[in-house]
Amino acid sequence: MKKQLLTVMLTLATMATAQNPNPIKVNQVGYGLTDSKTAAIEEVGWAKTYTLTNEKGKRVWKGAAVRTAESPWSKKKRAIVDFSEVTMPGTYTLSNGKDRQTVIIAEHPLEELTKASIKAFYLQRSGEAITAEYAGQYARPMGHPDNKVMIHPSAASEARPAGTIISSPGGWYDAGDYNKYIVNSAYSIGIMLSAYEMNPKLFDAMKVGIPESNNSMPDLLDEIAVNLRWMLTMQDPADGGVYHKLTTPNFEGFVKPTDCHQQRYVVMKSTAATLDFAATMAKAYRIYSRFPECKAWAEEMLKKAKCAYEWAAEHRDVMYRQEVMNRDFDPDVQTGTYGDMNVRDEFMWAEAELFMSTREELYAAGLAQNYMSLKFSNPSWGNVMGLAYFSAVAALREGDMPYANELEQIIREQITTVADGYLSTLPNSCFDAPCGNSPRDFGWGCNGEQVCGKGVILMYAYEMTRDSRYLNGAKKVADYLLGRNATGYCFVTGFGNFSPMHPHHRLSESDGIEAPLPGFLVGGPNPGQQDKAEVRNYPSNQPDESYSDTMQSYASNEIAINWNAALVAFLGMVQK
Ligand code: 9MR
Repeated sequence: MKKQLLTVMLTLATMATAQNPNPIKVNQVGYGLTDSKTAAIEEVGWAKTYTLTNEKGKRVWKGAAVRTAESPWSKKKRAIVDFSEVTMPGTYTLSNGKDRQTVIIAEHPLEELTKASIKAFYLQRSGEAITAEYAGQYARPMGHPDNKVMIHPSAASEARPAGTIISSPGGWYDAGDYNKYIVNSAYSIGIMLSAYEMNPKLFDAMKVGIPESNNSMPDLLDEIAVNLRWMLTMQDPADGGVYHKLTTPNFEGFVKPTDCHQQRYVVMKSTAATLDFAATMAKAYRIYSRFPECKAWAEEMLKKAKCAYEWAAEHRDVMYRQEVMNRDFDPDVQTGTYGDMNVRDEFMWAEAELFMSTREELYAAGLAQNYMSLKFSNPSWGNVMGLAYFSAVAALREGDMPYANELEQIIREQITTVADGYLSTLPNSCFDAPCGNSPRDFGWGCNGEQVCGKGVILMYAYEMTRDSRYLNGAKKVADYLLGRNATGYCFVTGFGNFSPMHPHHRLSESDGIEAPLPGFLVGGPNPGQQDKAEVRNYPSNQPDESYSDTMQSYASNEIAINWNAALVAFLGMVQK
C-alpha cells in the first residue's frame, strides 16, 4: 500500500513537470492572415499527410511535410508542415490522423498578448494596492511600502550614516522575488523605451487597463513611469551616486507581500548602477518631454542623469562584489547580485544617451569613435551596449544625429551582420525558427535574452533595411516562443493551450489562485540547471528541453521584468 502510494506520488510529481505530449507543435496564440504558418512534428507523430479542418469539421487544407530536420545535440527528428496558404481567419484543427492541435489564424493575433505582457508590470507593482477593477481575481492589498528603508553600512555616507531611514517606495518587484534592483530596472526600461521609439503608433493607441489608462499618456509610458519614479529615489541627493539595489538580507519565503516583515536596505552605490541610472533617465527625458504634462518631470530626470554621470566619472570602477561587501559589513546580503565587472558598455550607453539628450561636448568625446571601435551585440542586463545602438537608430531616423551617414552605415552593418547570423540558422532549424538552433541559445532567462532579444534585433535590421526576410524571421521567433519549440510550451502564462502553471513567482504562488498571474514570460530551458538540488525531476538534460514547470525551478521557470520587457519590446516591434 505504502509502495503504491509512493508510485502515485512519484507519477504525480513527474506529471507536474511533464512537457507537452502533443507531437504537433505550433504557435498556440495565433498566426497572422498572410504570415508563414508552419508546424513542427515530433517523429512519433509523423504521417504521410496532414490536414487542417475548420470549426465545422470541413477540410480546408491537406499536405505532406516540406522537410525534416535533426537536432544537432539530441538527434531528435522533426518534420515541418507548411499550411501558409490558408489565410481565412478562424480556429482550425491540424491533425496527422491521430493527434490534433488547435491552430488560430487571426488579423491581429498578438494584440491581446502584447497588452497582457504590459499589464504584467502593473501586476508586478510594489507598494501599491492592486485593485479588482484592473486585476480581477488577482487583486491584492498593498505590501512593501518601502517608506522605512535602512541605509546598509556598505552605503553609509556623511549625510546618511548606517541605519538612517529613507523612503524608496513603488516601482516593480524584480522577478519571482520581492527585491528591486537598479541594473535590471535600467535594462528593462531601456529596451521598452527603445521599442516605443520604433513603433509609437502601436503603443500610443494601446489601452491595457491600468489605473492611469484614462489620462493623456500612453499606458506603456505610464507603466514605465512607475519604475522611473522608484529609480529616482535610489539616487543619493548628496553626490549623485546610485544605490545598487533595495533588498532584504535574504530572499523572503513564498509568502504574500503583506506577510513580509524583514527589514529592507539600500546597499552600496556602484558604477554600473549609477551609469545605468544616468542612461535610463537621459533616455526617458527625450521621450517624456514630448508630452507637455511631463516636461518638468523630464527636465528633473535629465538633471539627475547628469549628476549620476558626474559621480560615475569620479568613481569609474566601484564594482558590486557581494561577497566582499559581506566580509566587510553586516548584515550579510544573499539576494540577486546583478554583479557586472565590466562597465565599458555602461559608460558607452550613458554617454550615448546623455549626448543625444544634451549635445554637450562632455559626452560627445569619443562617441562616434565608440560606435566604430565597439561591436554591437544582443543587449542584456549585463551588457547594455546594444541599447546605445538602438537609441542611435531612433535618433538617426529622426534625422537628429551628427556624423549621420557614417554612423548609420556602421550601425546598419553591425546589426544586419548579427541578424544575418540568426537567419542563416533557419533552413536547418527543427522548429523553423531563427533561434534555438545552438546549445548556446539556452541558459538562464534565454526566453527573454536570446529568443525575444533575437526578435528585437531582427526587427531593427528590418527597420534599417526594409528587407522582409528580417520581418518574416522575427515572426518565426514569435512562433517559437509561443509553442513551436522542443518543450511544446507556450512560454507566456495564461496564453496558448499549454503554458506554465507553476512559475517561480512569489506573487503567483502565494495568492491561493491556481492559475499564475497572466502575461509573464518564464526564463526557459537552461541546461545549467543551477537549481537541480531543488528540482529533482527535470524532464530532460537536453539544452532545449531542460525546462521544469515547477515552483522550485528558479533557473528555468522564474519570471523577471527584464524578460517581460524584452517580450514587450519584441511584440511591440514585430506588429508592423
Ligand atoms: O537574470 C539573472 C541571470 O542572468 C543570472 O544568471 C542569475 C544568477 O545570478 O540571476 C538572474 O537574475 C535574478 C536576480 O539575481 C534576482 N532576481 C531574480 C532574477 C531572475 O532569476
